[in-house]
Amino acid sequence: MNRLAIALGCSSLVLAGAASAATYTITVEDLVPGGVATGQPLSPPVAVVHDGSYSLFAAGAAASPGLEIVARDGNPMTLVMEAEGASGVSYVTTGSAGPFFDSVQFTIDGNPGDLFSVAMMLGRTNDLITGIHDVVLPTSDTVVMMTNAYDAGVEMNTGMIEDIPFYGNSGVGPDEDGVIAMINSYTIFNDPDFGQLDFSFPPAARITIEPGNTTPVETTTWGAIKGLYR
Ligand SMILES: [Ca+2]
Repeated sequence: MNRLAIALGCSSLVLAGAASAATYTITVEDLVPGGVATGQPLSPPVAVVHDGSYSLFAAGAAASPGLEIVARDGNPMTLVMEAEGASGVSYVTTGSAGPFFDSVQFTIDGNPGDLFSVAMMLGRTNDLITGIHDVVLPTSDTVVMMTNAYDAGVEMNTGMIEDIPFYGNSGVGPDEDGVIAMINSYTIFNDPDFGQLDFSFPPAARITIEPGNTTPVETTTWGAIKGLYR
């Protein structure tokens, strides 16, 4: 069974000792065109509130074991556990129960001045991720960020569906002993319906950070796309 297809329960954790915090509404929108047919599903976003001693990801750094699993398979669980166990982290959540093509919305607890990072996989790739890192949580302004795509440096970009979880093949691509690096294009070479598919970035997604607690509405198309994972 392909691990990206496993429905994952939303996981939220407020760490012991955390001071009372403000609530922020986070919206993650998939901006890669094409939807289910030719687009990029985003894996459940791993969202972390932290201080400067923690890093979810950064260009030039090697991916952590948890981020490697996100990048290869889209499964957030190990990365969530890593963050929950890390010093300097005050809040961890996954923004959706499964991959999505449109948008998801969720809330986080944090304080103005805290740092906020999000990472998720572009599902129709070997090991591309997108997200934001070390963004300062605002006091009252809404922050809107267009995200870059990054090669996580853990699996070679073969572009062959035999190595890609969207096509039902998880974690089987050849290893790449690299570091996280921004990437502007990616190609699938043997899509069964379309042959070659070319993607260009940025943007990959738009992430909105809105102070205050509006009512989160999850609009994932998970149910609709579930049948595609096989
Ligand atoms: Ca790669």
